[in-house]
Amino acid sequence: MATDNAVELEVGTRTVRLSSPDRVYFPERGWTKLDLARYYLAVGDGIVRALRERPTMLHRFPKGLAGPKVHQKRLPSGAPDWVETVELSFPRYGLTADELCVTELAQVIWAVQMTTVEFHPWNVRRGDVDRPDEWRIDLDPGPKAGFDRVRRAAHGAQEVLGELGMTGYPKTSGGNGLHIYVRIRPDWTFEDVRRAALAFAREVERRLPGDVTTTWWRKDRDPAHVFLDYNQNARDHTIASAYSVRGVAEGTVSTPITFDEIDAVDPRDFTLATVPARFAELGDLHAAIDDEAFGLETLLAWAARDERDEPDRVPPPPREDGGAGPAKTRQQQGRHRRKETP
Ligand SMILES: [Mn+2]
Repeated sequence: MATDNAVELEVGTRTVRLSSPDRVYFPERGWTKLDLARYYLAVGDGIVRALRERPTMLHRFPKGLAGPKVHQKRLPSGAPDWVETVELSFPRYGLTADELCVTELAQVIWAVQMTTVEFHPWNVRRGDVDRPDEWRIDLDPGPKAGFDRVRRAAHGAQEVLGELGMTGYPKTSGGNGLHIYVRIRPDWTFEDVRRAALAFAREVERRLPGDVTTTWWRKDRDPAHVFLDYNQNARDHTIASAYSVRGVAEGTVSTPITFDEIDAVDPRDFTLATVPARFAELGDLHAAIDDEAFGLETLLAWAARDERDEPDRVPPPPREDGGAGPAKTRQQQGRHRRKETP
C-alpha cells in the first residue's frame, strides 16, 4: 500500500515517470494524479498550442487540493534536459527566473509529475519576452453578476471585435468568467497592449453601461457588473491557459468555446472528466488562433483620444514584477489570484 507504484507514460518520443499515480488530487470527485495526466494527454494538441514557447508559471498542489498551493515561477529542479525554459528578468528586484517553456506534450506531463494542476502562461513567447503576441480580454463578473451578464458582455466584445476586423477566440475561465484571446503582432510593449485593452473595454462599457465596468477600484464597481480586466495584459500578469485544469474541487477546465455556444454553455459542465470527449469530437476550437495576427493601431488611437478627453479616468500603472519579488508582494498577488477562482 505504501509503495510508490509509479507508472511510465509514453509521450511522443519521451518516457515520463509518474510517481504516486493513485494520489487523490480532487477529493470530492476522487480524481487522481494519473487521471490528471490522462486528461492532459487527451487534450495534448490543445494544451501545447496554448502554451507553446510561452514562459509559464505553474500552480502546483504537492498534496493534491487538500494541501497547500504553490505558485511556481522557477522550473522545479531535477528536470530532464528536454524540458525547456526561458529566462525572465525582474529588474525591480534584480532577479531572474527560468520558467517552463513548453514545446512538446511530454513537458506538460513532466509538469504534472511535478504536481502541477494549473498552467499560467505569459502573453509573450520566448523570441521576444517584452512584446506580447496575445491580447487577453478577461471578463470578470462581480460577486453579484450572473453568467447571463457575462454572456452579454462577451457578445458586446464580439461586436466591437467584428467592427475592428479582428478574430477573437473565447474560452471559459474555469471559474465564473470568460476570456477572449486575440493574436496580435508582437510590435507593442506591455504598456501599449494594456492601453489598447483599456480603450477596447471602455468601448464595450459605453455600449453596455448596465452590464460592463472598467472602474479601477473594486470598491467603486457595481458588484452586479462584469469587469473587463485590462490589467491582465500587464507584464507578469498571467491567467490559466486554454485546457488548463483549475485547482478547484469540481476540476473545471478553461475550455475553448465558439461565440455561438456562449448563450448555451454552463462553464461548470467542462471538467477534467468531460472535456476529453468534447475535444475528441470537436478538436481544438482554437486551432486557427495562430493563423492571423492583428494590429493595435485603431485601439491605440482610441486610447489616445480617451486619455485626452477623460484624463481623470486614466488608471494608475499596474502592479509589476510581483511574483518574483519579496514575499509580501508574492502573498498579495496570491490573494489576488485566488479571488479569480470560485
Ligand atoms: Mn478573470
